[in-house]
Formats: sequence, C-alpha cells, structure tokens
Amino acid sequence: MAQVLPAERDLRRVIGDADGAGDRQVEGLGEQELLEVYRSMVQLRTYDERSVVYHSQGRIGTYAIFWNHEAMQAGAFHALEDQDWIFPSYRESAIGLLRGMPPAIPLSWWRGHPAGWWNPEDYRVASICVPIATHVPHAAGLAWGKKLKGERAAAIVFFGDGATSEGAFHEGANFAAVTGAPLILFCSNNGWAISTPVEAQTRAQTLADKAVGYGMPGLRVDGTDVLACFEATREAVVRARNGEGPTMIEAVSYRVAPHATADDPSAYIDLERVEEERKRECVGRFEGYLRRAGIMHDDLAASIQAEAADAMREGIKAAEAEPPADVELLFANAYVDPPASFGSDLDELRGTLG
Ligand SMILES: Cc1ncc(C[n+]2csc(CCOP(=O)(O)OP(=O)(O)O)c2C)c(N)n1
Ligand SMILES: [Mg+2]
Repeated sequence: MAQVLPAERDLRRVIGDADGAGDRQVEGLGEQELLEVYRSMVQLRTYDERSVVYHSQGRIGTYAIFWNHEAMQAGAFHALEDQDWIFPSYRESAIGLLRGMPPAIPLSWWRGHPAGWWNPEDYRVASICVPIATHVPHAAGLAWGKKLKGERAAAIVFFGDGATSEGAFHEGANFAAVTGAPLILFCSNNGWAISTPVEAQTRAQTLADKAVGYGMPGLRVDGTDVLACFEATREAVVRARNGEGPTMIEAVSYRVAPHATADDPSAYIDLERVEEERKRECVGRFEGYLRRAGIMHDDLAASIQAEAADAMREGIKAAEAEPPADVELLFANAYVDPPASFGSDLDELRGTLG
C-alpha cells in the first residue's frame, strides 16, 4: 500500500502579492484559459452581489453570500472536465452557472420556486445541499459508481470548515478512501461556521490533517488565490483519474460577509480583520496578477463585467417571469396514496392564500 505522507501545512500560493515571492505561472494555463477563469470569477461575483440586492428588495428569501469564495469555486471548477460531477453546498449555489445553467435557476431556488430545481444529469451538478456535510457520502457514492463502471469521470464535493465536524463528512471521506473513489473533497475553510470559529471546531492543527486519518493526501492552499485552488484541484483530479483515490483540499480564507443575509456578524467577528481581508479579496487579486502579466486592461475588464451584468439582468427577468407555483405542489408526490384529508387541506390553504 502506498504511504500517505502527513498533510501539507503550508499554504500553497501562485499569486505572489501576499508573501513577496512573486507571481508564478501555472503550467497549461495560457492567456485564453486565464481569461476564462477570470470570466468565471466575475460571473460568480456579479451573481452574488446582485443576489444580495435582490434579497434586500424582498425578492428572494434568505441568501448565503459567497463574496470572496469565488477563487475557490472558479479555481476548482476549471480543473474539472465536463463529465465530472459537482456536489455544491448552499455556499456554491451558483456554481452551475459555470456549466451553462441559466441564472434564473439558482435565483428561483432561493425564491423557493420549483423552477429552481434541475435534473442533475443535465449539468452534472447535484442539488444544492443545505444540511451540513450530508452530500459528502452522496458524492463518494457517485464517484465510486463511476469507478465501478469504468468511466473517466470524477466528482468534487464542496463543504465548509464546520462540515468537518459532522458524522456524514467522516463517513463520506472514509468510504471514498476505502473504495478508492475518484473524489475531491474541497473544504472551503472560511474560518467560521456561522458564529463558531474554526479554533472551537477542532483540535487538529489544520483541517487537511484530517485527510491522513482516512489514508488520503491532504493539501492546503490559499483560498483567495484562484490559481493555487486550480493547481491543487488539478493535482487531485489527476490522482482520481489515475485510480489513486480521493484527495482532500483545505482552501483557507476568512469570511468577510455575513454567514447569510439573516446574520449580523458584528456580534462575534473581528471587524478589523474583515476590513483587512476585504482589501485583498480574490477577484481583485487575480485581476492584479493578470494586469502584471499584461493580459488584463481596463477595457477588457469592463467588457467582461458588463457581459456578466447583462446575463444577470436577464436571469432576474426570467426568474420573475415564472408564474407563481401552484400550492398543490406542497401535497403532490408526498404519498403514493394521499390521505383523504389532503383534498380539504388544500382547499383550506387556497382559501387562506386567497
Ligand atoms: C446537519 C446540519 N446541522 C446544522 C445546520 C445549521 N447550519 C447551517 S450553516 C451552518 C454552519 C456551517 O459552517 P461551515 O461548514 O463552515 O460552512 P460555511 O457556512 O462557513 O460555508 C450550520 C451549523 C445545518 N444546516 N445542517
Ligand atoms: Mg465556514
């Protein structure tokens, strides 16, 4: 059996603005690919910022903000191929956009509208998972299934730091390791599980250390360095395709937005640290990298941003054009033989809702 080395504790970086090491280049990423990564980040950023406004206008319910998580999501995404499956948590609710999913779909999801669900096969994106870590075993099972069928596909599952304390995380990670499933366990460690800091979450020195206990490699990257996220995920994907089983990646950042729109973090978070972290947010960091490389200039950035804003405007229009859902859906498909009272319950509900 291959020896599993202790997890890496140093944060891998490619963008050289944080430690004075200077920018590195990533093998296989030319100018076009780098611009695609940037486009994805801007697409996600635009979606996120517009969603917060949309929420404050009362047009969606609660919303889990992912501002400054774009590097983790876009970086990991670009290391995948089209046939690979993505298992998002609520924090990655819009990652389907990168697979061509219309923005109206996740917007409808946050509106609690049935138009917000999709057939996972269509995008190889599983349903958005709200219960913490319960999708880790689902992803492990799908990845194992792909291996058993001899398919080339891998799966990636996104979860937070808090998720690593859940039983389902343990079960999924262990199952993936034992079956040699082609799975990437991508932990978006933003330092907080709502108001619980990661220091109160675990006695492990790093979350990547947990990988060793399952017999899989654990890597740590700067979660606001999109290229470091890309590179680490690509390495994990190569392992998965070579039949070497799962890898855990801990991408480290600091949550600079409320947990969700219903949260007021000023009660518990270090607001000065938030200010500091916001200054080095991930889209601007990557844009700086591209500008230093002579790839990005003002006009190009403006046109990419305008394109994303247009797509989002269209998405909002399409989501709002959906007719209201029929309340019968609350009752439909719940039972093969529905209780007789459902008929009168539905009539009563229709009466109440007018
Ligand atoms: C099984 C389960 N327990 C509790 C909750 C309530 N809850 C919602 S978000 C959250 C914190 C999760 O933190 P983390 O895993 O770090 O992800 P993040 O929100 O930071 O992305 C909790 C406890 C839940 N959704 N599911
Ligand atoms: Mg967290």
